Amino acid sequence: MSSVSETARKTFLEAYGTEPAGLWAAPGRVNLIGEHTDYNDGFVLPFALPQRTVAAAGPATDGRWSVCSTLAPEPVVFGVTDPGDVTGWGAYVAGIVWALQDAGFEVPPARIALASDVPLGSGLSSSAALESAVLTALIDLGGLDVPPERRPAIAQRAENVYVGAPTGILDQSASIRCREGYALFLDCRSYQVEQIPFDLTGEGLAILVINSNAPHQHVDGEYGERRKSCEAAATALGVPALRDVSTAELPQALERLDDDVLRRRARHIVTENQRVLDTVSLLRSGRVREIGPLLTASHESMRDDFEITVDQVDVAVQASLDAGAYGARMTGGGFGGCVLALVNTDRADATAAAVAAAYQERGFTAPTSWVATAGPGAGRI
Ligand code: GAF
Repeated sequence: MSSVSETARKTFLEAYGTEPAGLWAAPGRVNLIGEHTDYNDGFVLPFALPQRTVAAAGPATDGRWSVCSTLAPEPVVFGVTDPGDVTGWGAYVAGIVWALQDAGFEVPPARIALASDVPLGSGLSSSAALESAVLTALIDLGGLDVPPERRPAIAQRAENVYVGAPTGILDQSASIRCREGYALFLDCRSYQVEQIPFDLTGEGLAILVINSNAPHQHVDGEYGERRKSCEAAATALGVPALRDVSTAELPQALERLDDDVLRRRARHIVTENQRVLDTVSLLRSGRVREIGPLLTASHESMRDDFEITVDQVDVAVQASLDAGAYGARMTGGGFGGCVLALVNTDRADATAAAVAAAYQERGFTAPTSWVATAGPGAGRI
């Protein structure tokens, strides 16, 4: 048993005085490319991290739900719930119970204990990992018939309506629908997926993840403001979503927008969708190295047009490129968080060291780097 699973089991035993009925795990994610495209009905290409959140869970006889974690050992307890009843971190769990009930399912009262090795607040989807682990546990405990393709939208609704964060469907889809050794090509309008083989070891390549350790927080005005700008641009252009503008139509569309900020936000989304499609085409034909320039172009677009990067991530991208990476970009919602760099496997350590040196020179908090492989999606352990 992995140490996270064992920790979750022990936390359950200590809190509730009995063994859990089972253990369910859901991963964090790295988004290879396709940032802020999800709530524009566009395309994303995440893969699941081996790091995951484990929910040790068992039935409760008092008709209520109790949840604790290694970070908060005193259980949060709630009964039938509506948005606003439970606040703080417990809202992510209460939100899942509420969203499942709201979708018409009879959710079994349960006791849950959580443990995780997904870095918190680093743009690697720790919230979605928590939601997805709890969702998967409750579905299994209750024997609920919720097909995998419906699950991400239920978890997203918990986050949007119960927690109050206006996020898209990328993170929950990645945590629930990714497969080991594959990246998940997701159409965020139709929810159709294609599993794209993504095992780089045979190519002598690696994805180096660099946590900038700059504070990351998107449940705030900046994320919501980007979303509103995209919706305003789509409305001004008379399309349901920016997904409906092609790169060929982009120059004309930009002329029709009279606000420079809206122009730049729209340009990021339209070009980013195309970069996802181009990346998928290259990966399908095994031309992995060639995705490098697309990754870097994605970063430049996030930095200059979408304006969601910070100095620490820009420096990590530049230092990685200077150290010979094929491409590098920030991953996740932005305003801090992590950078990924596509590197030759034997250059991973040197690249990490180059970024650390660049940080030291600027007086930034030291970064944390590791090579990420594509792990499995949510499921029972
Ligand atoms: C965050 C959100 F939760 C996702 O829905 C997505 O918009 C991402 O930022 C940016 O691509 O992780």
